[in-house]
Amino acid sequence: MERTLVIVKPDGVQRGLTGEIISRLERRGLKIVGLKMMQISRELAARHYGVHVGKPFYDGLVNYITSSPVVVMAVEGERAIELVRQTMGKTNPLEAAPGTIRADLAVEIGRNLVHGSDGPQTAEFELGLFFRPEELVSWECSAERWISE
Ligand code: D4T
Repeated sequence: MERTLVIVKPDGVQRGLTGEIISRLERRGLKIVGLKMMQISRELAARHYGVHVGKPFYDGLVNYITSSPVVVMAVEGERAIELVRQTMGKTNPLEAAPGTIRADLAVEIGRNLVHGSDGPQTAEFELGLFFRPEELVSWECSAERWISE
């Protein structure tokens, strides 16, 4: 079982798409095990986007992610990391497949609505950045046997 971090970015919250984005993940069959609204500080943004330091889009990225509240989620499921990323679509909405969140609801890379961890190590690191262990809830979903064999 995997857990991954999902962020509804400031544009998602401001555009009233939080519910739509959460709904798409729930409908896919993923389980939410942590959820909160927060304002990301510049310090937290710098830790979260540390791998992008020095890239041309870095300053804009930090300004954007800290510009307005976000909704962060811990999402659980078999192969949750890959499933979330597929549901979001490619980073650039122009390259994302129709039916994905980014293709259906966004137009450019700098306002791509949502973040999902890109691998198991990143997921563990990012969940640790955004959630204290006691904020994550292990629970049994009675629909699970209708979603996975
Ligand atoms: P996030 O981290 O937002 O889920 O994005 P991805 O995992 O899909 O993509 P990423 O790490 O390559 O990029 C992080 C973040 O930077 C923005 N970005 C990226 C940008 O504004 N311009 C760019 O050229 C790139 C490559 C979008 C996502």
